[in-house]
Amino acid sequence: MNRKALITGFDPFGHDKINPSWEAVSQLPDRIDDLQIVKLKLPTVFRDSLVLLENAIDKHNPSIVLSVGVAGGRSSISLERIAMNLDDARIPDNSGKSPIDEKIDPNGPDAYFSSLPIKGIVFELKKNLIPASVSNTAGTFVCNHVMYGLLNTLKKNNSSAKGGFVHIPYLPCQVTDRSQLPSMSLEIVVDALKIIIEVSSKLDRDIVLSAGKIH
Ligand code: PCA
Repeated sequence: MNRKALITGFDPFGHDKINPSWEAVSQLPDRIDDLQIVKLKLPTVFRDSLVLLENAIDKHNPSIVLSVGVAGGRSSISLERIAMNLDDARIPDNSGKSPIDEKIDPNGPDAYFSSLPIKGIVFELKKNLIPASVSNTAGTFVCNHVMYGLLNTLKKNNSSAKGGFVHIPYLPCQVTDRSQLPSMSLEIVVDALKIIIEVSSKLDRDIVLSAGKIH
């Protein structure tokens, strides 16, 4: 059987001219191990992003769905643990929408946990000398919206696919004049995404590893 992994990145938003998530996703190979890699660019737009994602899930029936977004200011590859049923925009999305305290799905649960083996992924990334961590919030903008929507869709489809979200840092070229901000090279981010896909494919049960935070 042809197993597929659907990997998404976003278009640029706010003041940024590029979005490293799509830069990295578009550089992935077309196959990793026995998986066919399907790459999809999502608009940084509430709702529209989810319509595209849902259509791609219907079309490809992937066994892994991984969405990738940039989190400017973060210093490591961060594996999101949880998505909440809430939109609260600090800036307008790329269509000008700024929902405030709106539910993503009025009938959906308050939150979903990632079904990717996030601890196993963090372990493997660090083993490969790539800074990585578990994050307990994907924010309340379009990335959280997409993570919630993707897990909600898999649940509604009764799908056994694993799904989740990863935030990546800025690229070095985005912080040349803001050098107090952390960044990570495109090469390392692409390597990290390959490792995330490999571990997600191989590991059916997550490992036990302390990755919590007090604050
Ligand atoms: N990051 C934004 C949306 C698109 C992206 O790459 C976020 O963290 O919500």
